Amino acid sequence: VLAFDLYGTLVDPIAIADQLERVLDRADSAAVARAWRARQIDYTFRLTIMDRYRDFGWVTARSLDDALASLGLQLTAEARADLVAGYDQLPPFADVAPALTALRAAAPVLIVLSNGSPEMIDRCLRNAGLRAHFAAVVSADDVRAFKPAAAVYQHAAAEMGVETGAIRLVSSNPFDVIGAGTAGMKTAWCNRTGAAFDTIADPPELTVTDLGELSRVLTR
Ligand code: 2OP
Repeated sequence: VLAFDLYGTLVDPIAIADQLERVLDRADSAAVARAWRARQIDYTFRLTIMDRYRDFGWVTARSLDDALASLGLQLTAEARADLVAGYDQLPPFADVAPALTALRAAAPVLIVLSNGSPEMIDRCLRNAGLRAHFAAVVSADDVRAFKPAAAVYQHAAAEMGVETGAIRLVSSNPFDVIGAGTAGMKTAWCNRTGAAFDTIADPPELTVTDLGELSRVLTR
């Protein structure tokens, strides 16, 4: 089974900068998009550690508020709602669709494993034209804990009726790659930006620059 992370791996959360550009009167909307993403992930860690789960839609809205406040920016309630809805329209990376077709030759079962709520994941995949590639979608919402909690990866294995070691988790997010490996999954890090890996663990067993390379490596 190949399990794909969604945000940052299949679709680009930083592309929300285009929408931010239209509602914010400042040039570095990409910086706002990055601050928003960083706080969104920070919130998922903290809510999980405190056992105070709220779904990813709630986290995405509240982390936007935090990012804007920290940058001294204001938005109307309507513009805020439009931006949160924009998270359902994130564009897929160009390498994704062709690679998913090729990867079916390497792994008969492709799934999505994401922090997103089931509804968010479904909307995002359908708007990106990717839903049909996947046999199943597994949401962290089912276990009311976010990645890298082991329960998320164990839940995916249970849902698919396999051991965690029978799944390879593909993610651009080092915390996700390390979390999946810690839970016993095989992993692949999709490092599109050439960033350094996380120093909290050993380098990933497989690193690729995009999903096209992953399909070539795995089919070989
Ligand atoms: C996801 O779970 C980590 O946000 C990323 O899709």
